[in-house]
Amino acid sequence: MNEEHGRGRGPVGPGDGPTAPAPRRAGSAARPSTDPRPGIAGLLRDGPPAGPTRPGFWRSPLRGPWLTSVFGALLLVGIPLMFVTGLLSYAAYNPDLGGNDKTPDRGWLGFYLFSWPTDPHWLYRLTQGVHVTLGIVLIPVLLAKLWSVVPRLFTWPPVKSVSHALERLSVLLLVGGVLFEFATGLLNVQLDYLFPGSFYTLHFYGAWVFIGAFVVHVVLRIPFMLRTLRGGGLRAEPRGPATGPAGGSTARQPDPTRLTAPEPAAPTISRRGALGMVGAGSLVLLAMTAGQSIGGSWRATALLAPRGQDPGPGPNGFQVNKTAAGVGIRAQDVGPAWRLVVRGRGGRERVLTRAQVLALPQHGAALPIACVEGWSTEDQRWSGVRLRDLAALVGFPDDAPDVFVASAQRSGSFRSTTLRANQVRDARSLLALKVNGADLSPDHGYPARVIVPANPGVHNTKWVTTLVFGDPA
Ligand SMILES: Nc1nc2c(c(=O)[nH]1)N[C@H]1C(S)=C(S)[C@@H](COP(=O)(O)O)O[C@H]1N2
Ligand SMILES: [Mo]
Repeated sequence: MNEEHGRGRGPVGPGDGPTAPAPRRAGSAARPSTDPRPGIAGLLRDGPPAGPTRPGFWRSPLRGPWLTSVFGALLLVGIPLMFVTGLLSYAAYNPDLGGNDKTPDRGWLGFYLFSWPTDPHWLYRLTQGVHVTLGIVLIPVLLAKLWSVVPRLFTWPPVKSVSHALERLSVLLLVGGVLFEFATGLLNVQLDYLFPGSFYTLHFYGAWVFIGAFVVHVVLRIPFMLRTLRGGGLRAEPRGPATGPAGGSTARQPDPTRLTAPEPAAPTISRRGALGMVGAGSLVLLAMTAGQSIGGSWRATALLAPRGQDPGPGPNGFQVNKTAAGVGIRAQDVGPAWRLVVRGRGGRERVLTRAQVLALPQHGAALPIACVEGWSTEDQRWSGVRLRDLAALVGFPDDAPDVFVASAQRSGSFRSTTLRANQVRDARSLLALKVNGADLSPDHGYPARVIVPANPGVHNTKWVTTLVFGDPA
């Protein structure tokens, strides 16, 4: 904390609000009466009532065009990256959004969907790791940006005209949208599928609403932001409130942006200090989260990530998402009575015991598990039967189609999936029986699970019982 004026008697912080009156500067004008006459007409006639719509209410000397522009610039880089990685996540996940059918080229809002590639095999680890980690790291920046513009969110009168109402609505979509996206994303990552079935839809449609408001906002504000950041203030401004009796270099001049407090309180921290605090907050979040995606020895530092715990030793010692017991897998479903049912062209069907599956040609692939929630594992050495070989068994010798995969799990999310032809045809795509040289553990999907390069974890179905290649006959 940087109290350069040595006046540190107010509370540490921005000193907002009527309950925290900071020492008044000598010579500042007396505050107008705060005793509004009753009634709406009286309120409108007398100007803003006491409270957040009154210009003098917000008193932090840190607020001003420079601070807002710096946070804005950071978000201008971060938010589009969030949006793009989020859209990619949807292309990879290919969820069944309303209006979309499951083909990659249909449906409004699904217009951009494409067949998610299988190369590089760590692709989803990267895109989703960036999406989730960046979202967490941006939280301090986002809160600081909202804090810096909060006086602008309160206007008096609340609505002046139709165009003003539209502007207010776009701000509502912008602020509401960004809070909604960050809150739903964070809750989903931290609280383990808080919104079963609906999170993806909410988060996806919310993103489009928000990004619309964001684009409008950027177009309107970017000239101002660039002017502020270029205007030589870059060096001078960070000392802002500490550089003179006016409480900031912009305080004396009328500020057309109305970001600067007209009656600033005494500073308790410099702008540079405030930036440093936000930056430090982001760095701490980065250090405590990124390990769940980067792996290696970083995993130990991912203390904030719910999937950051030690997964235990041994060949199956890597992160488990849902345990067999957790999703109600019964011993008899995955014991000696387990069968793999493979269906294909013209009603062809094969039913195989685990010994028979093991007798088919076995292949290996080193692939990670990369969850939509951001955590991922290092490459694990899987072995099992190629999906395309299983397709060949049931009438698709060299033209493997999509496959529908079902598991022994009887209820809940993620118990079945559909893989696309390009995924089935990849020679590394397996129905895996072993990992790192040992049988799959019950929690990693024994007797058999799907593993496909670059695939979101959610499509790597565990406890597989049925594969249906092509359209069901
Ligand atoms: N049947 C079934 N398969 C499943 C799941 C599930 O809940 N049920 N979870 C999926 C998800 S979301 C992930 S991230 C991976 C995790 O695999 P792991 O637990 O072996 O690490 O399994 C996938 N396969
Ligand atoms: Mo997942």
